[in-house]
Amino acid sequence: MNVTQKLISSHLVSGEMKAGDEIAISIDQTLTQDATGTMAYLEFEAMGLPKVKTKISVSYVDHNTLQSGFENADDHRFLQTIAGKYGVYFSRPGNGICHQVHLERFSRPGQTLLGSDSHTPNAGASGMLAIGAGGLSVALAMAGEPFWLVMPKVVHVNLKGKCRAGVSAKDIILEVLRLQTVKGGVGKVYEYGGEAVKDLTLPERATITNMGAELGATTSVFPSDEQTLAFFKAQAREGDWEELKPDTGAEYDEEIVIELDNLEPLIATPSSPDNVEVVKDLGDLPIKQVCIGSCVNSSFADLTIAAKILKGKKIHPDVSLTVSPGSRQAFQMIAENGVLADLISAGARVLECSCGPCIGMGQAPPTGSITLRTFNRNFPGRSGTVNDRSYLCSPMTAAVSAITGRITDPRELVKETIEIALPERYLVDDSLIVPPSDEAQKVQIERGPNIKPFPVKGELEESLRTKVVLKVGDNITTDDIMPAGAKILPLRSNIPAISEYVFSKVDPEFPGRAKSSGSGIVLGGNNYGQGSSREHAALAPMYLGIKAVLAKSFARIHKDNLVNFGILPITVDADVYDLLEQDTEVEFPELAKEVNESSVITFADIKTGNKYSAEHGLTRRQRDVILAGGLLNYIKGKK
Ligand code: MIC
Ligand code: SF4
Repeated sequence: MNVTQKLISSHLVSGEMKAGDEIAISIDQTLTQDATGTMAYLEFEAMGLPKVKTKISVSYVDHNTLQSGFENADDHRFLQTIAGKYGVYFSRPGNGICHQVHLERFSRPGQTLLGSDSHTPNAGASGMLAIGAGGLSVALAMAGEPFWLVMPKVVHVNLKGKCRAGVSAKDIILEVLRLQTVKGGVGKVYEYGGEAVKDLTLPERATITNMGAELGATTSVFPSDEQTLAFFKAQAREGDWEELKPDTGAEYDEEIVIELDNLEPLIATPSSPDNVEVVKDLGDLPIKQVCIGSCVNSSFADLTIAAKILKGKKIHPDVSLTVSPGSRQAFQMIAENGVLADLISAGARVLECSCGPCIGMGQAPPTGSITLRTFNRNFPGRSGTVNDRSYLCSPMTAAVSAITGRITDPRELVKETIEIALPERYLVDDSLIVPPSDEAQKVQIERGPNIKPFPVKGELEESLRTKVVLKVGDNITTDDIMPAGAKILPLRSNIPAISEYVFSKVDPEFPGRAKSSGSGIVLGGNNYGQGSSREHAALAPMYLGIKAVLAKSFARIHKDNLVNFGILPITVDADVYDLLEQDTEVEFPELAKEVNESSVITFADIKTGNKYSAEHGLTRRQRDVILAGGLLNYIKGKK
């Protein structure tokens, strides 16, 4: 078996390991973050259990740390108290980004992790099966329920050779994105192997598995080997380590080979992580902002590499450079060893260890300018500036460019490989991780006025007369559907309020139109719902009356979220997509019956009388969830 098969087979509770079949796996660990966590814990609370049933569940605060009103601060209190009550570890604001901290302090080779954040595969670097999902799926995992998924194909990414000076792990994952695109990974796990793996440290592996989320993949994973052991030793967690390697001759469904010697510094150009180009081919592009940080490139090693380049130099007068350390551990270590001083001296604006500019929480770039970021996503407007021009690169490219003031091939300054050895011992101080309370019955959950109960849908309608309230193109992201940023993100625990912003950047009239129509369907192109795991991109449209999404294809997590909240995802052919327009009125005469009994849904254009049929492609379980009006109703119905 390969590593993926070993991880799945040791957790399989239902189904067969045949690619494309639905399976269920048991979940050892969960993680949530504050922007998805408030809903996830409200959902868990609604299940009426006294305590989580996982081996470890951790609640992080890292997204909503800008406290420009009471909302985020109230959510932090809610999250801390509800964690204490239900047996969840609470990583306080200031302790770092969930993925970075989880890798450092909680990851376990051989275990499964379900996280309400799409970059949960970051922990795949340690040999975990780490999957991103919607908050409700994570709430169910905390309740001891298995996680249902389609058995993925396993792609062997065979890494050969050695990166040359100026090239790093970020360039490896950018190369995979160039080859596979943002929809190429749907239904796949990317398992890294080959002779070069032994040279990649855990933080480098995490950069690769983290940004594997942008492929649309189920997850990405590395074997657990001597590098993994070295990292666990340095984190004083040697006892948590175990070896996990593929059997000799293990088979894979697909293989891609990457010759690291031939790799050049790469960059994702606006506005998709797979618009990958070679840095040196870009020509002279002046920049106004450089941001170093986000869960993909904010480790101790990443910050140290950037500082080595910036040491003794000053940033270009036109550039604003921000640095957000990924964890308090990394932050404190660079503070103690002088790296932080080098960054400050070069002119960096040092931010707290949180997601920050990656999710538009401050530091929106100036109008019409280029922002160069070590992040994983450059979806349109995500930075907080309309028509932004956001480029994604490695910390080396970012640091060199901050000095020159234009996008620069790092090899202009970096002539020799910068070796950053793993520290012998990281600074271990878990004092900002609050363990679950010993006296759970005494904990009072604190709920601020921004925390509103989540809406629940009724059973699926027998028949439906409705209309297309929005038609959109390919690769619509969850940032398009439910934008984030400093203004909207604080409303994550208030669905009525946040629903006013659904599709607001694509079509500001959408919420009003959907509400006045009473019900509606959204028509999308390929890879509808790529990106984040935010279930708000399903929950808020459901609140506005959206009953179904018709699209040429769906991204994995978003499709699950639609089903979880009772919105029917229907896959349509290109000709159906072309014939339907915004405002087309349609009728589904036998909706509930067809969902229950058939694999095909029929509907008609009311005006022209044209009849259409489409495969819903849902499993028996998903059909029952849709019929019940969502996963919570379904689970309640089963009890
Ligand atoms: C993101 O990177 O888009 C986020 C913000 O971390 C999301 C989660 C969210 O929307 O809360 C993700 O990746 O799942
Ligand atoms: Fe936070 Fe950005 Fe990572 Fe999402 S991608 S978890 S917003 S740092």
